[in-house]
Amino acid sequence: MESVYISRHHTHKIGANQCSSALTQHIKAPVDLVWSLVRRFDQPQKYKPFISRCKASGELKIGSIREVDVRSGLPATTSTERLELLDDEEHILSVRIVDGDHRLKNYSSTITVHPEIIDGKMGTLVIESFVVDVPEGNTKEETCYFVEALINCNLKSLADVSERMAN
Ligand code: A9S
Repeated sequence: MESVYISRHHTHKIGANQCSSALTQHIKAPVDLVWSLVRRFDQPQKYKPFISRCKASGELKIGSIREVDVRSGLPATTSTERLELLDDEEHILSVRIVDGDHRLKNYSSTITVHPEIIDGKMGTLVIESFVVDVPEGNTKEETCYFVEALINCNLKSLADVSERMAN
């Protein structure tokens, strides 16, 4: 089933000097609970471990901008990000990084959540894909590895937070 979701929501146009990938996470919590965390463009720190705080203009709509402060020890201190799509029916969130003191240029990501049964209970399949420029001096593999590791941390944390809230 994942491949259907990936082909529908997670196929990005990829330039010659870009890398792209998709990651999945199975969560033992209902899809509405997981989505309630994912959809909060203004509060990524609710589950993202690397974000210490976020400033965003009030309502969540296409074009909304957030300024995230990054925890110390990471190769960045801030990132400015734009809400590209927030679909509460299809459970799709798309974000583009537009500025920041980091090396992820032209980074955009899409995250979707899908109901699934895990151990006979309501669970959630989360899929997150991204596309990003390969920075000068790095290889495509290094860049993919770096971003996939970060997204995996985010998804594991989303699972922890969601499962704690559900049980
Ligand atoms: O936050 C996300 O959803 C995904 C990523 C890849 C964010 C990466 C990051 O916030 C750091 C964790 C600080 C790593 C940015 C924007 C740049 C980095 O170098």
